[in-house]
Amino acid sequence: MMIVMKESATTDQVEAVVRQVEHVGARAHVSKGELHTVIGAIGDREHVANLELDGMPGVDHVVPITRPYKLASLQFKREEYSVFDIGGRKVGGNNFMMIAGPCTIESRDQMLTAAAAVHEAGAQLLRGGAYKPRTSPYSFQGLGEGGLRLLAEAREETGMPVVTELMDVRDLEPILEVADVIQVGARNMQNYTLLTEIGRAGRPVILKRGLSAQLEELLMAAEYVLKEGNEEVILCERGIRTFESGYRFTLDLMAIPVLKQHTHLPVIVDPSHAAGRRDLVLPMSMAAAAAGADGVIVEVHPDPEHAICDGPQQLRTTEFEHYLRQVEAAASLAGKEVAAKV
Ligand SMILES: [Mn+2]
Repeated sequence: MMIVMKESATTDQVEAVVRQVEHVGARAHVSKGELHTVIGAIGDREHVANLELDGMPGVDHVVPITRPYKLASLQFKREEYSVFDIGGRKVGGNNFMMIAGPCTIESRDQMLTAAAAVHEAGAQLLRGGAYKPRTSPYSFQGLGEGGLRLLAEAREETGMPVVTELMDVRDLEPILEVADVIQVGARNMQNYTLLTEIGRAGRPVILKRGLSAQLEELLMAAEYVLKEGNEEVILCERGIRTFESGYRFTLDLMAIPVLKQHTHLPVIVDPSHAAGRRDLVLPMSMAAAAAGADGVIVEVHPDPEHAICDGPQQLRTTEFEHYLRQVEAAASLAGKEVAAKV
């Protein structure tokens, strides 16, 4: 539940409520607004039911949060959407974030060429995988730390903040040296120990929806990161598995408006992995943008025919600018803007 303090509440009164929350075994999450301090009491239902707050000095009113996720809920932020800053680029609110770059970091030339092209066209964040979750253990598994060094070089050259995937908690340290945003892949969405460690690391996160995860499960996964005090979680719809076999996954665009009814966290879409095919990436990106997504994360490669991984779905660097302009036009239908080039 959420305890809204009076405007006149003193620090001592806030602390007394926090002690009462902790006394019953729940956690207190204090957020100071402009007028009111709000205390989130997070814990099992039984804990919170034992809270006796009636008549405590300084308490204005108590709002029950009915969903199993608390910190991720829109109620918790009093119906306001979160906006965060990633290296000077904003995500959430009326900002549309374009995240682009190759699937996998393959070589210096490939990474720097892709980075320069997406930067020139106006993307805000650069993506590139150094650790790759592959369906086959015999497929290329990524360049690892060598890849991270190339990503750091690309950031240096373009000034773009970078996004890269963390698969294993043992790689957290090298990733923290480079990544401005940590990506959690669909297959790790419910890796709760990984999510907890990322929560503690305090770096912005893109959390991808599992291929068979319900929206509530996605929000519960986000809650693992949030409960460690890391508030910068971006949710990512990337296609779910259905009976349809005409394309790789079914991009669940309905997730965008529905998530927006329940959570304050930004919601972006990955059209590349959902489609598995280049020709579907533009129409699905435009649909996502028009449906109110806060951004897209898209794969772009200078020579997709020779890409080590996900070649058929990667946009060509030469077509990226046209792509971005079209998606930007769709985003403006939903009242969002792609920030001017930095
Ligand atoms: Mn990929």
